[in-house]
Amino acid sequence: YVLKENRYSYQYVVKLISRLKRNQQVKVLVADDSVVSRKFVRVLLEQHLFKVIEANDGAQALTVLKDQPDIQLLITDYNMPNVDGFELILRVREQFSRENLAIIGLSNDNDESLSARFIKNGANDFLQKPFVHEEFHCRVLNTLDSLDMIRSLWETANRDYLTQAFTRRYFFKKHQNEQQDNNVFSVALIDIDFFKKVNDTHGHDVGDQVLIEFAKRLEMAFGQHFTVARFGGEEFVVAFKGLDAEKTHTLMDKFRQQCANKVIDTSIGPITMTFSCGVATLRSETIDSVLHRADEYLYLAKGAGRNRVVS
Ligand code: GH3
Ligand code: MG
Ligand code: MG
Ligand code: MG
Repeated sequence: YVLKENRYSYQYVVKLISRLKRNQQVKVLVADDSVVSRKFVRVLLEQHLFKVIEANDGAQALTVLKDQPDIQLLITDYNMPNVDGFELILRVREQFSRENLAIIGLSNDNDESLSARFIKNGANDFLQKPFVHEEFHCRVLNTLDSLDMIRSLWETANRDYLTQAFTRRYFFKKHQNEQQDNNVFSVALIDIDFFKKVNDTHGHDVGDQVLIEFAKRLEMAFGQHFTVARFGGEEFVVAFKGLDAEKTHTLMDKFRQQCANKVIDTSIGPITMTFSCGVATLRSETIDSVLHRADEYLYLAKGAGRNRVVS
């Protein structure tokens, strides 16, 4: 297609080619009551290797989105029976933010205010039908590029680069408003024992491998239901929403034993590692002060000989 048209800038072609492979994983939902329109958009999208799914009105589009939440782009017509383009967007935005699902509106209606209304209602972009093929492609690619950019910014801010655990920033954003009356809420503050020794004996790189493996273990044990974050260096925190100190203590102590008994395979061979942990439950206080108390218990755990949980 690119060669046939033969009038793209070199940069655009490079960008396009680098996207094509990724596009094969990108699902695009096309909602339009006109079969001709739908097939036409499908052909354009398939030229760029997207996976295309069709819906013949807004109601069907909503069902498809519910079943396939991994759809990244919705291209929707305005005039459709049952649920029209505007209503569809409003309903979709109740569940999917602009960062998670991009929407491009289409219409052959002559109403000039349509594009602004589409965008105000939550569309990322709008195209008037009939459109030039190249403009369609450009807008689709730009929209997906912004989605990628936002995701990568989100990852940078919220995921620790070394361990892929959540960051301290994410932890506070998510839990800063926890209140005692809403829910029981406990925190476990974890600090690896004698970690400096790992670095000093085996090198920083092996230390990194231990951190990565430890974060993986935490994620495996608690990540599905609770927030696991790297708090700093070799310190981690888990937020146990819904669990009191006793239950949290029991869970953490079981995990502690498992960790202590399972060697970590590193590039210089197997290494054993233990951690100490302080557990505290939220009272009528801020998240900072419950963490402070957990830190005091952690300090006690260290003082009492390490490799233990104190609550
Ligand atoms: P303690 O049992 O008292 O906690 O002893 P410790 O040696 O673990 O205590 P300390 O907090 O003094 O040491 C933490 C070390 O973790 C110091 C620092 O060099 C190391 N560290 C912090 N971040 C990283 C990292 O990203 N990679 C590696 N390899 N080491 C790190
Ligand atoms: Mg229509
Ligand atoms: Mg430390
Ligand atoms: Mg330590």
